[in-house]
Amino acid sequence: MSMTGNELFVKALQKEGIDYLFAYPGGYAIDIFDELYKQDSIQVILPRHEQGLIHAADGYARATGRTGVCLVTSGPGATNLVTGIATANYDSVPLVCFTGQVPTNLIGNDAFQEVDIVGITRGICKYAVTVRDRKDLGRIIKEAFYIANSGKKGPVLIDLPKDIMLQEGDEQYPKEVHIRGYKPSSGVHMGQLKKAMTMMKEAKKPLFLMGGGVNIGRANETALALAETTRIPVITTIMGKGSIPTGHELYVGNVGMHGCYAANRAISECDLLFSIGTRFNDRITGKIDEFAKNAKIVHVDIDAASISRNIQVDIPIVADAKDAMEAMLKHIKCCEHKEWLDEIADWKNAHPLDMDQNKGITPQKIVQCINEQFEEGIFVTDVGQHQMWVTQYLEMDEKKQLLTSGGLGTMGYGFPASLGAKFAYPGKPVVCVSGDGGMQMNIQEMATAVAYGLPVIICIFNNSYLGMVRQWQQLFYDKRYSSTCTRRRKTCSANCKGPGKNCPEYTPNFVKLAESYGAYGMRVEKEEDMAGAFQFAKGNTDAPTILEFIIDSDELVLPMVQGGKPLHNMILDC
Ligand SMILES: Cc1ncc(C[n+]2csc(CCOP(=O)(O)OP(=O)(O)O)c2C)c(N)n1
Repeated sequence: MSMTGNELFVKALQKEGIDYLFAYPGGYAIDIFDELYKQDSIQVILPRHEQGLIHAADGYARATGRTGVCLVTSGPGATNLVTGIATANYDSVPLVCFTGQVPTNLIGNDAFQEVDIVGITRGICKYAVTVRDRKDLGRIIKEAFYIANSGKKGPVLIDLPKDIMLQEGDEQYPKEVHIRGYKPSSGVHMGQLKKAMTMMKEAKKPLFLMGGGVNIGRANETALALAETTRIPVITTIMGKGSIPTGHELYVGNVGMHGCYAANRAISECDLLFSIGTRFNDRITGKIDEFAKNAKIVHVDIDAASISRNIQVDIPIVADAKDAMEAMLKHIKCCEHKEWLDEIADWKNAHPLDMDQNKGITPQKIVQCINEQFEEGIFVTDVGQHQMWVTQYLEMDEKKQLLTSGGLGTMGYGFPASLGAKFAYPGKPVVCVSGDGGMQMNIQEMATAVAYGLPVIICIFNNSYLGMVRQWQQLFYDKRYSSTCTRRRKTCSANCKGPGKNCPEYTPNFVKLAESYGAYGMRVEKEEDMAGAFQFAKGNTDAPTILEFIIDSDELVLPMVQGGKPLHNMILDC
């Protein structure tokens, strides 16, 4: 029996066990949508913008570890995916993105809604290809799912010309893949690992640096076992936060530009840095020549290309984080580093992450309130100051997950990603923290959240500014707040220096905006109202709730290491 490409497409997704397809229709995908209409095992989710759609698929994938799947039309539908593809690529999120394409005889003819999406995305995804022959369709889809969720995970794009999808052909969907030249690393090089463990035994000041690879590899339990067995303290990147519970005695904190004092000091003074699943990007390293200057460096990463790219390491180990840590646990013996742990404890005591008690509502206190209000859940951030406050102050253990755009730092990511997480886990609280700037980048997805009855709780830290950029302007540009005020109106003077007492109302009014979509909203201006606001939001189980927290524009994320400076040069106070 033969079937059309569209029929095979639906069959393939069913065989892959896909439950949600995040999709937006258009002329060159309409036949696929028609085919999807005839089935009901896959729920097709219609967001309001393709960028919202791909971030939702990404949130679903990060929350579950499964592959997120997108389908959009050609041309503008496809280009609207680009930021989401790059976001997923940076943070190793498995996605399969299908784009409609003009018929093969029109490709290259400047046809209506034609773009070379494969060319556009080649540099920002693991694999991108146009299906040129109906007989290859099943194999390519199978390969796409395999590539996306194996080795170093990431997005894959499959471009589907309309004529190919209408053609009759083979109904077989392959069971297995054989891709020449694609061999995701498997197993651990024991020789290298043993050398690293010998170094570990000899070290006086060893330190684990856990990155996103630990969370992506769902290796948290193993990471905890390893830390406890070796008694080696742990610092994390933002993407690695939660590798071990934040309340654990061996947990020091996040490292890097907004890392805590003790973690940044520890990395500068350790004699062995055992890093797992991190890329050493510039936000983590600060000035490269000064990075972990006294340390031998071991680097475990699934991606051979990430090793010794930014930081020259002494022992490279190409392996999955969990495999490597499990292998170590089989051989390692306990060691004690009392003096080193005491030294770190002293740094922690000398400069804890501060929380000003006399200022009314502060961003730190809102995160603390979130800690008190939620014992479990999925916490999703957008990008900016609020993201850093969450990554600094959110308490995490195995019952909590943090989703954030770490590598690309994509404003507009948080809210739609929280919807993807809520689709995946309708029974878990999903809390999105966003800025007044970032929230407006994909605000249209309020309609999606209401349409599908997704009661996510959205906390907007409204500081009337694009706060993170303003922070840089305050610290390094002599308070020249160029283009960062979000309350500016046409009535503002040309040289206005930012909001003051006589400024117009907050804009937009997020409470009214939520209500206009059929959602709930509450503005919170006093510290004593915070807990009640969360109770209100928790009580709204049929639609999302926006809690708009009004915070001071002058609040800074501290500590801060200025870009390019060594990690031990921290701005602690202003
Ligand atoms: C799509 C995108 N555009 C621009 C930036 C640069 N950027 C980083 S943080 C930031 C300000 C974010 O402001 P807001 O959303 O209000 O959050 P806040 O920093 O105030 O918490 C900007 C403009 C970005 N990261 N992403």
